[in-house]
Amino acid sequence: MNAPHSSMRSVASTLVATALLLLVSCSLGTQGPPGGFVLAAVPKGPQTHTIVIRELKFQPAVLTVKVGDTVEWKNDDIVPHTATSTRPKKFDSGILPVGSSWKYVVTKRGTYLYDCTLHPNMKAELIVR
Ligand SMILES: [Cu+2]
Repeated sequence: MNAPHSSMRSVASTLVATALLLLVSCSLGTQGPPGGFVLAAVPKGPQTHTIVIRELKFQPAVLTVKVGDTVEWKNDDIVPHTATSTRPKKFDSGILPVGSSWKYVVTKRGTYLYDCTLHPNMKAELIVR
């Protein structure tokens, strides 16, 4: 009677050991594999976004960025422009001569409508999340 009993116990302890192994490997799995995959999952730091001004247009006309990001307006047109927020008034590049650029570090969330004071029909939007 001793032998079957101990064999039952051994099966049971094998099952427990297997279950523990599964638990351990599952909890390790949630941390993700080491290397590049983990690095890719880490949120990126502040980014720089470029808005090109060309043919009397801001491109892209709508840009979404995050607080701390830098937005650069680059005048690739054949006439001067500005990037001037109108609603709310928050930033103003001043006159951007042809070929020049202006950088602005975004500090506050919101939706900023801006235009060019020299060409008020040039309208665009900066969304800060
Ligand atoms: Cu303009």
